[in-house]
Amino acid sequence: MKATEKLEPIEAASRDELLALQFDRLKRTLHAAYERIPHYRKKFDSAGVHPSDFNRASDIARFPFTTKDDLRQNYPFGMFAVPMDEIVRIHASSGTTGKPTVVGYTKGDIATWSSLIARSIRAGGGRASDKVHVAYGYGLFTGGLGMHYGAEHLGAAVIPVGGGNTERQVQLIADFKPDILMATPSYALAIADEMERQGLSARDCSLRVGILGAEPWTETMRGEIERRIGIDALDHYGLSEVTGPGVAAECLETKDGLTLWEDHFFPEIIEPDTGRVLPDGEAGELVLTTLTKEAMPVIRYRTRDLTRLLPPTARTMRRIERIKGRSDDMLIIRGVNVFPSQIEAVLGREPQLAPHYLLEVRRPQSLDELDVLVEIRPELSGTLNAEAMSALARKAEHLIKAYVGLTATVRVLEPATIERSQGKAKRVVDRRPKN
Ligand code: DLL
Repeated sequence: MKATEKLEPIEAASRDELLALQFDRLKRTLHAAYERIPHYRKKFDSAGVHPSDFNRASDIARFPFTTKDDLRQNYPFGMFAVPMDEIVRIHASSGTTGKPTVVGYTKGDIATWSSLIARSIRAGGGRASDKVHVAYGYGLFTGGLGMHYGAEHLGAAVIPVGGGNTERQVQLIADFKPDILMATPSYALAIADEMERQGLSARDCSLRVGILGAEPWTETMRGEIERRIGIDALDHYGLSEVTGPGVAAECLETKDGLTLWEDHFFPEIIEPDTGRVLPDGEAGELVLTTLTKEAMPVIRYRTRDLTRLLPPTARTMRRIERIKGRSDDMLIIRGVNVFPSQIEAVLGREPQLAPHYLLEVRRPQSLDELDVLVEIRPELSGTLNAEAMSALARKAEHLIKAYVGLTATVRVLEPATIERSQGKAKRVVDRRPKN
């Protein structure tokens, strides 16, 4: 069967059809938010706008943004648009500081969400006959349960392993022979490492596709995962505040960025400092408005994720470029702005290095210093002497200087020395004094 034969009609709809649908849904969402959520009524009123001012899609720019802080101020359930008897699920995103942000779902929301995940899995070449190994965490995190319901909706056989206990993950993959792996990209690599530690050939395992996301990663990392596990590694994007996973997914046939499910989410790219809406193709912060959420519609949510809107390819919906990082993850070191993903991309140019790395920022005196800890590839374990390791470090320092413009100290380590995460990888340790 050709991929297009399996598409939902809306996935192949004309731009005009899609724009008309977005307009109707935006209007309905603005009214629902204003009428049912006091926070939005107050915010719209003080900005001097009313849902009836929304007459064309570009009018959305007249409405105020929503931030994580707005959600926190209304903790836990103040952003819900429906009474609790209509809520069937609650998730929360922990965040590193302060209160978590809480999201609620109606039965209808769960059905929509599941269908979007099922659509995403189909876009990745998944089908009902597949077995899906879910290694995203279950619980309040949206990854595990979100993907689980979507894979079931597709009719696939779900193996709800959850995060952690990597030894057991490997055993289950060897025994159950799943077709699809769902995990963070860093955890997919940790699973590959463990397979090899157990003497199994990761490349020969049953897996065919990885649906990987929840953290920034690079093309180099994709190459590494594909080569080592012998799969197609596809990017998957979402965030709890607007639903969870299932916002944008990469299509197997093009692997060129993530198709954003525009029938359910309205994207804008803004200049982070001014809030000005940027034209398609320009890099900035992704802002999302939900178009079909019942329990918790979100208007112009500032994701902090940096990307660009790209024209449609595999579908008629627009794509987002691989997320470069979060504006709040940007490090400023001696005046140079740097994202962990930039360092990752540079390290990826050196074939002897593995994509397991950690950035440590210190301020021993008055100036910031960046230490980059990075492992050599597992197959080189024990083969490089101290001199070779230090030559490799100097080479990596040179690459960082050349491509990022930053003087860093690189320390090259043996495999499996940097702590592995079972979910989102921690890439930065900031040891600078807080003042
Ligand atoms: O991470 C939802 C998810 C689960 C997405 C499983 C994909 C797969 P949160 O915990 O709320 O939700 O974190 C959302 O993670 O704003 C991004 O900064 C980051 N993120 C998510 N997907 C990607 C990706 C889930 N593909 C935050 N690339 C988002 C880069 C990503 N960053």
